[in-house]
Amino acid sequence: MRVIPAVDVLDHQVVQLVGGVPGSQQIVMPDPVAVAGMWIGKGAEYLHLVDLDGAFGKENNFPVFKRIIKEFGVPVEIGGGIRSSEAVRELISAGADRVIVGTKAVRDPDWLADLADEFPGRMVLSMDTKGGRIAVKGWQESAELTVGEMFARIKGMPLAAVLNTNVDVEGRRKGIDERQARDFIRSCPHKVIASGGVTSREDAEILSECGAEGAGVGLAMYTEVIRPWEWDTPWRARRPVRQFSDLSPSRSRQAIDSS
Ligand code: AMZ
Repeated sequence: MRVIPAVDVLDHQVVQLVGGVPGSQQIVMPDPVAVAGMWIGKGAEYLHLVDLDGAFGKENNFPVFKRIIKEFGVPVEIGGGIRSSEAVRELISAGADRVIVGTKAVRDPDWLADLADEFPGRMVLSMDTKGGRIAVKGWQESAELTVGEMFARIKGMPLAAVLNTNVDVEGRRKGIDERQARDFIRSCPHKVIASGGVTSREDAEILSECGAEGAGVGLAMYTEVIRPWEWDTPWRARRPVRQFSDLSPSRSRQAIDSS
């Protein structure tokens, strides 16, 4: 399973927020192109670019994302505030490998269906969850549709993947919620990119074992708590071979207790 570094851009700078809350910046780095280059320099083969200005409904950061695509030629997926077909087309023509849509797609699944038909295998639906509900509009609001209803709606669409950020554990460097991740991946009719709370190699290995196709990493990597570039398989997490004793409930118990 691929581990994907996230470059989140707010006010033209790279930031890492806690639970996506503006003002909670843990990291601020002034130059998104330099940060993208830093991860590529460490061997990252894919980048997850998030336009937080766009997600919060402000002016978009497309020019900087286009510079990253041009400068490095590494495949990227881009999301945040992409709420029109023109914006999707603009990013695909600029060379984005995949485009991530959340708010508009959850509110208007027919729009997503049309885009998925236009760009098969290139659209990622973002179904970020907070307290078990789909979070939209920069994670400030909940969608009306439930997770199960959305899964039923997207079954059969030619999507590249579904992104699930668990907002409850995102940016906290306390690890993933294994039970939530496992349930989501098991019921999702598409490949899943899981993110939120990935803090250790073990977290990434568990997500791999749950069947995730990718794991997004943010704050723990910026603070070098997790260093995927130093692994024997850089930026790749293997499925661990679990011993019977590993099935002792400590980890899942933690997840249950904290939910
Ligand atoms: O940090 C946040 N508050 C945040 C964030 N990182 N809000 C949204 N997003 C990301 C989602 C997804 O990649 O994980 O923005 C994208 C969805 O944006 P939209 O505008 O389509 O809902």
